[in-house]
Amino acid sequence: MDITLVIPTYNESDNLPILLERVFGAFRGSDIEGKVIVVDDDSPDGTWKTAEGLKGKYPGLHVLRRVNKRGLSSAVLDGFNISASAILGVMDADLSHPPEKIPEMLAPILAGEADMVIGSRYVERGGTGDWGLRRKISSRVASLSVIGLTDVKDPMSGFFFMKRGVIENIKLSPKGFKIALEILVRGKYDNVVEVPIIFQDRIYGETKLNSGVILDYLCQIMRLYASRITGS
Ligand SMILES: Nc1nc2c(ncn2[C@@H]2O[C@H](COP(=O)(O)OP(=O)(O)OP(=O)(O)O)[C@@H](O)[C@H]2O)c(=O)[nH]1
Ligand SMILES: [Mg+2]
Repeated sequence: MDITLVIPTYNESDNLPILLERVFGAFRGSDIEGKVIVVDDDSPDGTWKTAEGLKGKYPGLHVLRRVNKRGLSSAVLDGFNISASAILGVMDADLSHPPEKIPEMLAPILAGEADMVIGSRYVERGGTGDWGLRRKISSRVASLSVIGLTDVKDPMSGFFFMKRGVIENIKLSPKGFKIALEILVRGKYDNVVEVPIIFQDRIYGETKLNSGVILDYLCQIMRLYASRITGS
């Protein structure tokens, strides 16, 4: 089965080589012929250049460098648009998501048991690193803010796979950070499975989660609630 994993990047030069080694290692270890598309928004640290330099090592690696464009969700959607694969996935570049879980996540889709699989921190055996109280509370508040939109325990996860059909002919907003949530609310699916993951805090590089992102998030959930009410 044809699989493409989209990795959005902004200033992830230190993380990307380590991540790609682990991702392609996971593919190889399970005989998965996966492709990776790194979608980089012309990072000042030259992440796109680092990625280009690794194409010889990993023939399944493709790089989309976007100039004068920013945004996590829109980067992911552009990655989906240049892929023809039947199965699409997304993960962060900052080593927060364990690539070794990829085969376990793909299994229910390949077995026809799930349309979408989420790498989940909030199911049994899932978890986060040693988060401080403030971060724990804000993550829980974010989860509470989507009650009524989805029953998935970790809809904010940036690590997931799905059949292309889930998003075919569906209009998804390119704004914001939480593309899985957007897909869970607007996509077409019958079964979603959550596979436990332990989320690791980033070691290299800086977070892009700033106040603008939080505002975007609030706008996104308001749009999604409105669409639920109006059915649009
Ligand atoms: N292409 C692109 N990628 C982005 C953009 N903003 C963030 N990313 C990437 O999206 C992923 C998630 O961003 P993070 O900054 O790790 O956000 P987070 O995981 O919510 O927060 P921390 O892990 O605490 O840093 C990472 O791979 C980033 O490099 C963007 O504007 N464009
Ligand atoms: Mg992160």
